[in-house]
Amino acid sequence: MHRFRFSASGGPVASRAPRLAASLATLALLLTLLLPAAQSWATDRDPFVCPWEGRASGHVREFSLSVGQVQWEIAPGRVVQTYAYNGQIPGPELRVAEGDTVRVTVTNTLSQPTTIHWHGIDLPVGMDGTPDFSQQPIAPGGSFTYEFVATPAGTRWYHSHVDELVQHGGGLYGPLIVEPRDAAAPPPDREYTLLMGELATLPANAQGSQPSTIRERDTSGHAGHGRMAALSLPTVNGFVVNGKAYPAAAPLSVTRGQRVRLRLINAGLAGTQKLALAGHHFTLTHSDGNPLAAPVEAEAVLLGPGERADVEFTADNPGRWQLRSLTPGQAAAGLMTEVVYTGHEADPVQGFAPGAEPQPASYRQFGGPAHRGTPDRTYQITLTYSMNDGAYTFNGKAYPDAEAIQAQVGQRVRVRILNMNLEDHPIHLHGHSFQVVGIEDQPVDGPIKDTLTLHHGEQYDIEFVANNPGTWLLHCHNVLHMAAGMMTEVHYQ
Ligand SMILES: [Cu+2]
Repeated sequence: MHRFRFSASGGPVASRAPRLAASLATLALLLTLLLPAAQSWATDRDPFVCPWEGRASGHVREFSLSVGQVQWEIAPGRVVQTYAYNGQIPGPELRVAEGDTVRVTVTNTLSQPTTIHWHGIDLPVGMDGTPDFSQQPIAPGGSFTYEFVATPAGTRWYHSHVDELVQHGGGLYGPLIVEPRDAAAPPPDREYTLLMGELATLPANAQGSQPSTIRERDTSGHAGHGRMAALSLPTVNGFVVNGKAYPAAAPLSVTRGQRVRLRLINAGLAGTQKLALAGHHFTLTHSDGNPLAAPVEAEAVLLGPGERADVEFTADNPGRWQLRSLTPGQAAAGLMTEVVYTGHEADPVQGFAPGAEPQPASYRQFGGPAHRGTPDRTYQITLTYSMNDGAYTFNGKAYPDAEAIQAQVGQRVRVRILNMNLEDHPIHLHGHSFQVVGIEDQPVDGPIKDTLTLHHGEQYDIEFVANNPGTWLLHCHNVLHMAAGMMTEVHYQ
């Protein structure tokens, strides 16, 4: 039995403007090693069986993605030089049925290597898109064909896992929707998929060149970006919703009486989004694509980078309404669109009343399958920031020095995670979904997730089954934190 102790160096060390002392070389190395992925675990499945084996339906769906540079108009008159799949941000929505064999040929026209990570899909480690761990990066001019069985069903997504600040941050991401084989509820009348986040772009004169001398001028208002000033980083051009900053983002049309589903994906780099629709409340049905035991009524949802929420609302309040982030600074930087009822296109747009503070759903309200069994191994990870070297750490150690999680096939692994840092940390596990089984020392039958956002002072117990052999990453999906060390490996063969 392997046990960690709590890091004694914990303590709520944090700074609103921490120094990032990691060298650029280290940063570049770390960036090539990051990536999220996960799998979720339907309640009808044996969690000890490899999640993708034997799941294929026999149907093959083929797609092509070309990775290239693009001149992208974020809003009228605001054209940036950046990256895109098939010339569009986000990349095309890949919509398949659970069990389909998905074959995606990726052609790299960039002058840098790239990979694609399939976030939330249970797949063999060789298809995970983690450069050097699971595959050699796709060289400039090269191509690679990813093939995997689409499982589990739900709102998944894909993004580059090479030089993430520049490539993922620049627009190399898109939605992957896996429709369930047996839907639990009738489909909604209307459905929209929204990928939202900071868009980090290259300067116009960097076309076709390795981005190397790019400065961050952050407009997003999220905490902790000051440390980026010392680094060579892309410019963050505010926030986009499906590639466009408000008011350029396409409004969502609805008709009175419709039941509308929104698949909300935080595809951004760093900021936790608090999303709400004026004049309506949400019914939250899925977290990270996985069905909750019971829907949760909420005025808002919180999403850390990498997280997803499926929400529904009833179109019963005709007008033209703001759908936006309430995290300070984000809507002003572009993270907003509108829900517009048929016949109300010319109405004035309505927002939230002054002083209104829509309450987001809490993980405490999220139910999952009944938790069974006891862990074979238990680890404890304290999330901290080190003032000494600017590192974001697991138990005081930055990757690659952080202690790896070791397991044997078939073991149930529990990890207690405590956030002693002031910032949010969306912790993501590749290749597996996990269940939230404890909140602040209290056992719970919590949700199945692949990305869990811990706010300051929070503690969660998560558990996964080692049923997908390989070397995987466990890391913070805030790309800045990951780059500054908040990552470790999970291995077993
Ligand atoms: Cu973090």
